[in-house]
Amino acid sequence: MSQVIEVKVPDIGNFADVPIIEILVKPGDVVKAEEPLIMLESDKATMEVPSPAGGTVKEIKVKVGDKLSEGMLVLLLDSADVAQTAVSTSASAATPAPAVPTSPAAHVPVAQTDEAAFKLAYAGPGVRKLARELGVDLNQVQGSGAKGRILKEDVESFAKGGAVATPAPAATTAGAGVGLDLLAWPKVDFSKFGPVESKPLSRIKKIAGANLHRNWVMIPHVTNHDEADITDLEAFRVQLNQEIAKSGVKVSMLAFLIKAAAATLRKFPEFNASLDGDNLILKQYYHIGFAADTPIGLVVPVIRNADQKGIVEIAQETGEFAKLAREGKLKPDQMQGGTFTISSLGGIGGTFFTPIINAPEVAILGVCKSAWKQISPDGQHSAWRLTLPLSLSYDHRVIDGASAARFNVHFANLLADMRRVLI
Ligand code: CAO
Repeated sequence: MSQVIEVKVPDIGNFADVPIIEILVKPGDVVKAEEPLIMLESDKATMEVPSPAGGTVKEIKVKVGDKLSEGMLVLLLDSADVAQTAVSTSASAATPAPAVPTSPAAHVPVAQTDEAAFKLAYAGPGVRKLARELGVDLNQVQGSGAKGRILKEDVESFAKGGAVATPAPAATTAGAGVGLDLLAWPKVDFSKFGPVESKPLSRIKKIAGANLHRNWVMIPHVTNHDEADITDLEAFRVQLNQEIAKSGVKVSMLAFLIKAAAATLRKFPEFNASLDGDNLILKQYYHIGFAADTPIGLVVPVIRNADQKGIVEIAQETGEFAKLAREGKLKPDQMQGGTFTISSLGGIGGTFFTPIINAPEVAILGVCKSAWKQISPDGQHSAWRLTLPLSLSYDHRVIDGASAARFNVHFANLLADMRRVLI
């Protein structure tokens, strides 16, 4: 007796939303069990979805270009040989087999399959199914196909006691951020709850986003918060701007921050460094990047040799770079070679935040809006002081918490009395 089976996308490893590049069958076609029905292609692999049973294709539920994930309906199959296959006749015909191998054919030590790694193995659905049936741990199988893809023959040979794969190098696993067996990203039809608009991310946002994501995941961040007394510095800034009013240059707090950062980095060389394997590359130049908010996203122009420049020169350069950034006209070399970054939100607001390190740098200073606060140095007398919130994020692999606290204290002391930059 024939029965209609819903053929769904089986276990395709750690892939989701994989586009269909080819549909290999049409309604009325007679297929055998394991015959490929559709081809999926991600940026990393091409995969076939095999038929779970023999039968006649009744109705195809997908089209080329559709993006599929595990469990999604592909087609309806009128199957006569349901009984002869291991396939369930329920809607979950193609759901993955249980994680624990059950097949008596297994004579390789596979009782403990690493499920996360199994999902990441470079193998198509048919091979995965076979591996589960034979109780083969795909992590242990060396793929003989293109780019190391695991083929059915590899699984069969392994099940008969064949080759054991060399484990992937740890660096690759860590580098790619794989091994995290996370839930799939939630898919919500937001339009069910109200009107929505879909807007593609800008090119800069996409590039910056990928960098921020890598940095956030790969660098153990810690952020040290402090406050600087900038009462005198602000008075000096206002006075300086009056003095140079005719020059057309406006000195904002950012120029002082860049100057003070270069001086602080000179005293704390490990903050002006990059990790290279087990080595720390200590740079003997002080190129300070500053985050600039532009209509198309965040960019980081770099002020070179900030230690050798005066405040007005730095202010002039930051002004020019900020303008170029907003116009989208910064050249690549104006954004390269930075050794430390300052992210100033002072013109906008906020108290503290946790900036993400701009790899391969090892620290970044976030600055928020200054505020008047009543400060008492001795618990008896108090005064109103203009204070600037500082948030220093650092790579804890390179920098200890005590060093970060010292860096912030020193930096705050320089802002409290900029004459100390000369020392
Ligand atoms: N506290 C109080 N006021 C501040 C301040 C601070 N810390 N820093 C700047 N201001 C004031 C300025 O004095 C200026 O005031 P006036 O208009 O009265 O003169 C006003 O805020 C605007 O300053 P600005 O932001 O235009 O100038 P800037 O030199 O301070 O900053 C730039 C330039 C390019 C850094 C800034 O425009 C910018 O893009 N900031 C956003 C950076 C960002 O997005 N960071 C987040 C990245 S994620 O880590």
